[in-house]
Amino acid sequence: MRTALVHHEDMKAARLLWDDPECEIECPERLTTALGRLQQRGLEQRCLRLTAREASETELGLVHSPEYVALLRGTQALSTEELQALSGRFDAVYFHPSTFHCARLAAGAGLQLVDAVLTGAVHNGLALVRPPGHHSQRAAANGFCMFNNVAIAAKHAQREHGLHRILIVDWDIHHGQGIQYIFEDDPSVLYFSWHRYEHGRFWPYLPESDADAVGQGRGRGFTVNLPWNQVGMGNADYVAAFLHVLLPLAFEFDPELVLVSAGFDSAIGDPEGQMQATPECFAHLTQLLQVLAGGRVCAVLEGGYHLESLSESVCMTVRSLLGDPAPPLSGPMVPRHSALESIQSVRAAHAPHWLSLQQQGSTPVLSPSTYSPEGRPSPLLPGGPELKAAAAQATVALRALLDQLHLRPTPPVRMAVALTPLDTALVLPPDVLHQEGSSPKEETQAWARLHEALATEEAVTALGKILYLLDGILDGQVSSGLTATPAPATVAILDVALRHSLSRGAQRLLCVAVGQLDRPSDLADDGRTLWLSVRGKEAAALSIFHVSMPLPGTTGGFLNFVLALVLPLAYGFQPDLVLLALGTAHGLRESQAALLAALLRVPAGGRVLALLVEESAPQLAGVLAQVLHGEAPPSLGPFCVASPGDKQALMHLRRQLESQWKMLQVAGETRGYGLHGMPGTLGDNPALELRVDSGCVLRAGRCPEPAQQCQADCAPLPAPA
Ligand code: X5A
Ligand code: ZN
Repeated sequence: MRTALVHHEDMKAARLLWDDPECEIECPERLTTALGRLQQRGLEQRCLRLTAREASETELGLVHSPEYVALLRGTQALSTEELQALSGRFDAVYFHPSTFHCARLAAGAGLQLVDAVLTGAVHNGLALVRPPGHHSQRAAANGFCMFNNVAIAAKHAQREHGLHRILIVDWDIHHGQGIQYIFEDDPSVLYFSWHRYEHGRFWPYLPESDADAVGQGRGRGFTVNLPWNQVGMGNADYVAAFLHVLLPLAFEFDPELVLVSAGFDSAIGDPEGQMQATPECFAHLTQLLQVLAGGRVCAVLEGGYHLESLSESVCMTVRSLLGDPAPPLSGPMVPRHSALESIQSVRAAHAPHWLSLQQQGSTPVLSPSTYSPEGRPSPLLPGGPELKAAAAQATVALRALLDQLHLRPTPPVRMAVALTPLDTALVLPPDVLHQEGSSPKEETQAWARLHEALATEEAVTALGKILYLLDGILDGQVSSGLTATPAPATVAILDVALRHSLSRGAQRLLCVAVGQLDRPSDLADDGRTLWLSVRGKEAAALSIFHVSMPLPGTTGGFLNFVLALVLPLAYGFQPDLVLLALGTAHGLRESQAALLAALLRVPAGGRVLALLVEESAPQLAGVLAQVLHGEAPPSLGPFCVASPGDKQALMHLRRQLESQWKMLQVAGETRGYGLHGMPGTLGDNPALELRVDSGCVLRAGRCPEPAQQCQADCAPLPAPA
């Protein structure tokens, strides 16, 4: 089995014994509901169930002082009054006679998970625990946290498994200041946290939660804080933070293990976070992390206080760990201005420490701290009657949203290959379908008549297989596919594949064509296809739906290209299907092709059809089949900074495209020029007039309004200045 689920019944025992509105949300039902939902969805049954053990006092000592451990040991024998008095010595903490036992199980669960992953028993896993851990410090309980579960797990992975580089991703909506303090001078642990901050007005009200806290001494650059200064952050903001901050640094850091402080108070409906990310977003975040560290991802529950939202988000995380495709993200993929400001400030703060952030031509300016301590809210402000009413309303909306989630079922076949000459050499996961079928002869031949290149028997056979596979995907029977094409017929086959998909009602097709593959000259530039060519010497946006870029020469350049161009375009476009075509002389190394396919799978909701020219090495086919099946891609090798030319090419495209494709943006201010500033391009581009889904697609990809009526960002572009 590939995914461990670590748990212990006893962790439900701790509960609040007195009145405390701040602490009552950390309740046993959090675990009961989440576990129940995992069972109901059939996800728990697919995991390796492990019963949590207690961490030993030596293990707790990896992070905590002996005196603090003794203090917590002592709480087992205290009366309720004594427990309450002791709780008052800490910020947002309650003790229960079972707390010590529960907290040792929570820490032990993390250790067990790390051991299961690092011994190779499983690929990844989730520890469902309480109390949470990330606020807890060497000698202090804080914010419902007793022992720092994730920090202990990291120290253990270093001590017992000899790891040198561990990435901790803290997607809980609170700043895990406990983790930050423990590793702030340690360059072997890269700690990333985003958190509700509101310029210092949100708990725990710390100046060191701001973006300019980057670590100390040798650990400078290894603490990454992304403060959210407004509530309401959603899917686009979270994905943008991953693409433009976390992932570039994570690839450069090249972790051996990823630990996730997986709090779900960052999800919609949560009373603490007040954010808007929907549960599927966590499927995406998880998948984006699974391309790191050979897929060794250990998630440990932190916060999450809206039982429904928490449970759905936990299910989404586990689905991704199990390798299932992520449901497509809902809502317009347009990051908020305030999110972009935060992203920009953390990129600026870290530019001195990371090569991947040193952008050509834009010298980062260190933004002044935005901390404003005078703004501590009066205790009367939150939780008032208006907020309660708003919360009730949100819950109804949330229910509707969550119901919708299950409309598109997961295809029964995750991956199919139709390869003819290549597939004999492949060793594939057992549930990969070797597709034998072909489309009906008459239909295949009708399509084949469109192109001279399809006149040969060989080409028609390949086309028949590809159309059959494509239908499997479009019908929802198969999630992703891999197929081979005879080199002389590849361009024609790709053209037919596009036309066939469109004729079958596909609304948006993303085609990533690497190597000598021309875009079909009569393909309508009508917004139903987004064509990205990776070839040649020049970077050019011929329209907002036709982009061309040379293949970057270094690992850093390639990562920039994927994270800062391909994925933002893919997330903005929200394709029904991605065609990834590797033509003659594509020039991609196996690891690069694998990473590209693995990452494209995420925004595409798993619907990727990869086409390879037949002359490709069987190893390339093998590794593509693996990643499209949900395995982790191999490492790209040592990080090597992007060449100035590659940086410039990317910058050039970004400037042209970012006013249309907002996921490309990394800063709050607009740069003042886009495609419309270039003579003869967008001004007379028919794409401007375009509607898809009877809505405007120009900016958000999915604005529901007709283009003329759209009042928001999607309104037609201003005339060239
Ligand atoms: C783990 C976690 C939150 C504490 C909030 C106190 N703690 N107001 O989410
Ligand atoms: Zn939290």
